[in-house]
Amino acid sequence: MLNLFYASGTSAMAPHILLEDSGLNFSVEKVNLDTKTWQQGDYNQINEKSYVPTLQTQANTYLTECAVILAYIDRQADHRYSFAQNSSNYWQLRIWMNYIASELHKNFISPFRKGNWLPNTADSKRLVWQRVAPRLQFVESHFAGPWLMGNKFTVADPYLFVMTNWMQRLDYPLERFHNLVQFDTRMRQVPSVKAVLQIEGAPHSLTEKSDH
Ligand SMILES: N[C@@H](CCC(=O)N[C@@H](CS)C(=O)NCC(=O)O)C(=O)O
Repeated sequence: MLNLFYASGTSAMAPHILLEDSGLNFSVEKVNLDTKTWQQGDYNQINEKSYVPTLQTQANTYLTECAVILAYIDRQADHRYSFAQNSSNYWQLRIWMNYIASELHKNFISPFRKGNWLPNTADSKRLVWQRVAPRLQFVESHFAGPWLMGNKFTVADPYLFVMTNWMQRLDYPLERFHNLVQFDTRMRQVPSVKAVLQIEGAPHSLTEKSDH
């Protein structure tokens, strides 16, 4: 059975949503990112990169990197969330996944924060926004609707939702991103998203860590 290591409100929410949506059999393990522990002890023994998500696929087999975990779940779900291999949409989706991972996800992470998490001071929030806003603008202008790539709900949608959720959480100005705001609202109506938001509950705290 698949076992997802997550912390609430982090990028691990993307595979959590996809697993829930897919109907695949899975369980979850909550990780405390401040102490880097889970219910059986040291989380770094599970993922030495010391971050979430991690997907356990067999007794001693663990996948890391959000985009790869999403691709793995898609494969287990008979490619329901992607396009026929080598079609132009297939490559376009891969471009989006790489873009979300490297241009959005990592740029949301504050360089001033101990650990590897969202900005939590006025200065770091401002500097992160300087990097993130133009990249979000690119998504805004190329957003097909109703989902990122049009009528098909793909692996990119729960990943993008992590970012729109962070925009709300960090109270960034959303007015100019009409498509993204509508997308965020639409996502919150999807049963798997509702379920995951409820299961995960309050997001992992943004308070400063001292263990790094
Ligand atoms: N390259 C990784 C980045 C994962 C990542 O940054 N995870 C954050 C949460 S979104 C985390 O667990 N940070 C560890 C910490 O804050 O201590 C991926 O794509 O999965």
